[in-house]
Amino acid sequence: MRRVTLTQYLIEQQRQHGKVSPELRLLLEIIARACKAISHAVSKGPLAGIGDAVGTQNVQGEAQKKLDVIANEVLVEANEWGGHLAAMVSEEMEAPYKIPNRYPKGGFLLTMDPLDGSSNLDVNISVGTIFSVLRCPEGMMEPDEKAFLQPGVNQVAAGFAVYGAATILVLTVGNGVVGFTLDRELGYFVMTQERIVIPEDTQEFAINASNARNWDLPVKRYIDECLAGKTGVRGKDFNMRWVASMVADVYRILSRGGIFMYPQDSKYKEGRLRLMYEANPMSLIVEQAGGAATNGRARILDIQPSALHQRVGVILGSRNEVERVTRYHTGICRTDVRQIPNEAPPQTDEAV
Ligand code: AFP
Repeated sequence: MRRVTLTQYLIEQQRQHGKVSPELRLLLEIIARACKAISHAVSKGPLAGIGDAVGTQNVQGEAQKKLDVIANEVLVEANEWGGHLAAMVSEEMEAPYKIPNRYPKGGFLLTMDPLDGSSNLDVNISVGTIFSVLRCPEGMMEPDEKAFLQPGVNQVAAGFAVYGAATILVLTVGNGVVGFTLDRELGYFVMTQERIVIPEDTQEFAINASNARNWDLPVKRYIDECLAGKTGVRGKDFNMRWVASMVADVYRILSRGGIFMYPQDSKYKEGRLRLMYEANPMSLIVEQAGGAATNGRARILDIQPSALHQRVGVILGSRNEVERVTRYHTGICRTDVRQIPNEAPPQTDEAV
């Protein structure tokens, strides 16, 4: 069987579809190489103290782990010299990282979450790297925060690596979604999923149920209906999964369908996840795989960002389920349903 490597895939995308310029290919190959190095570091586990806290906090106020810092350094060092980037933004850095003057600058902007799910490191659960590629606005030599504040529809590529039992790289360059598995002996990524498609329907949902008391009514209604199973309005039983590593939860949804929700609620009023380097890349991937992604009211990819580290509510996955939850929000048609706590949510599809 012919083994298609990441490099071959990218070259073929350029030849057949004009999708991947040499500059973008260099960028994506460098990210993949950095992911290999991070995967190697993750696999050392407690031997290298990767889950140890380093005593600092990132811009979100979250405790940084040793590997958060290492993964960020690996990605910055790998990407700063190649001449393909104009600047980078990372969950671990407050301001955009400018390419040092000793290196040439390129036409792309990179946003990344170097190590998503890192609070899972000390319990040996999958973590990952998420990234998104934007074009630098024309003529901008020293890109600042504003250069990055583009809606997710502008992304030219997005992907994530999940460091699990196998290291898997999921990628879209706007022509469907492909999955590659790291062949550790040979040292390169080999295509193992040629065209990932998310089933439109699902019987599996993912949400952190410990936040239930904070949920808005449409979310509560949707989950209650799932929990009611066969005897409720949905007429079928649902299963629940929550890894608390978005990379692992989204990879599962890409593999067998499902809906992932980290919605806005009375505690996380803006949402919990980050728009620029978590929600946007994952939304592009999910849409390219035939799924949908909203914040409950609007398509995530259409949101105009106002800050680099902005948070957003996220509901993504199997199209029919995401549309249902979004309909529950927009059908109620209030901007803040928490102000109407005594109003029972509609009970049937017909009511919305
Ligand atoms: P960390 O990177 O701080 O571990 O956060 C992971 C994450 O951003 C995302 O990957 C998970 O889906 C979500 O947070 C889990 O949040 P809860 O711990 O609130 O369930």
